[in-house]
Amino acid sequence: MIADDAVSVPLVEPDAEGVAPDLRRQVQQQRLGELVDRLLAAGGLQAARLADSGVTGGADVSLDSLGRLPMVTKRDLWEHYPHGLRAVPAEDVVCVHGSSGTGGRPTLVPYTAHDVDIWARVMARALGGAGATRRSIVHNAYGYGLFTGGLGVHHGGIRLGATVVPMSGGMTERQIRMLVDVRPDILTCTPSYAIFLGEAMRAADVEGDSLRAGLFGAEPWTNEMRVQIERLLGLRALDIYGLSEIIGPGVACESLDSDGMLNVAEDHFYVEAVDSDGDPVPDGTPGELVFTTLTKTGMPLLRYRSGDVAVLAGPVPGAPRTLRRMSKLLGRTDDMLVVRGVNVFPTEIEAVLLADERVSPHYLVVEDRRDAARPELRVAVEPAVTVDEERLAGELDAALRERLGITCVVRVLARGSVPRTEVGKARRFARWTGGEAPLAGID
Ligand code: DLL
Repeated sequence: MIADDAVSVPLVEPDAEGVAPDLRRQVQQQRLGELVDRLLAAGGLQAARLADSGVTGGADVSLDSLGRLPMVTKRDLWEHYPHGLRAVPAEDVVCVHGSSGTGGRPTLVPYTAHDVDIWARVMARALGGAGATRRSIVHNAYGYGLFTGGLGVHHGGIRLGATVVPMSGGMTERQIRMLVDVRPDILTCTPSYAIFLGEAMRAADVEGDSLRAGLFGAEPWTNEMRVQIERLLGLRALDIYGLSEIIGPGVACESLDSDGMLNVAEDHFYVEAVDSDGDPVPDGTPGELVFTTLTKTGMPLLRYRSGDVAVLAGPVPGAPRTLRRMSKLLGRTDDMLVVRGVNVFPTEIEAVLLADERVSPHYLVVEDRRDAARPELRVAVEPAVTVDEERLAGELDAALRERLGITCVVRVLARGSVPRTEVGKARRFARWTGGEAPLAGID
């Protein structure tokens, strides 16, 4: 495992990742003007909204006044599904990706060859930041398909010149076999699958001692989960963030030297953080991330409201990477629970649970709204070791009350009770409005 936090890793694209911030801002400004011209020329929703705001060309828009322009929301994408926000002729599209998304409504994103090239570049940077080189072997266990995880890492690994092992998700036995036989140094998958894989390797008495770093994302995870993954797999666990609407993974990624935050590829994806009224929040204050795809052509988005909440910050002082950084995601605007007047993000619950070494990373948070007047948070955990279950439940309840300011109903269930996710994103949160309990033993 790479343990030294003071490590510095070479930049894959020094001209982009390492330039002085004021030079980068000039590039962003120029790209913003070009983007606005592209959107106006394409017509449709974004062009109409720009025209309504009095914008007649790229020259009318500056980064300083960007906050005055209208935002695009997920609802806009749904209402124009499947191809309504495409900004190029159909023959220029080389692939589509997307996600099933919240509420099961799909989002479909068209990519031009130029977009795939940008994606490959930002993903190559992300892998490079984790210490990957041309000599690296990348075991890629993100799902291949419409989901952007598998192919995003794939494009980036190839661009970097590394060897990609395109495992996709699931078939854990075969994954373990490849980890042992091919000896990759980089692992890419969801954090929950990293745990699953690590536990399966431990159960099979196999050590993946070639692994040095992993890029884990696509679902929320905390620093407490990071400790568990690093312990299980003996690697440095880094966070990678992205969303299909913007490009997929690679919008932002931690590097070995980014001090626990994620470098935003802001030369391609300009980021703002705003409050619930859409007003900017200062660095260090949690806000909803709003992205502008400065260079994309297939489905460029001006000021896309991501629903993801994080804190923004400048680069690490004196570090070679001069990109702005974002924190790990704190949550989503739509998954914030308001229970008896208290705002809670599920990640805060995870942080409390996994800070306790007796608790395994398999848990489920249930928002119990069967009685609308008396909503309750129920938390199912599994012990990682043999424990006094009643005592553990009591102590977790006290720790959750201390951190969140509300009482939760904690249930310690037998190992294996909480469903595992081998393919796709983990489901660690459920809403219970009536009928059968989402998990046996949670009531
Ligand atoms: O999840 C892209 C991705 C693939 C990112 C692989 C990282 C690794 P979507 O399926 O469109 O795209 O889902 C996007 O997932 O808006 C976040 O809410 C959530 N998400 C993505 N990365 C993280 C992360 C991919 N590192 C949505 N931490 C986003 C927490 C994440 N949530």
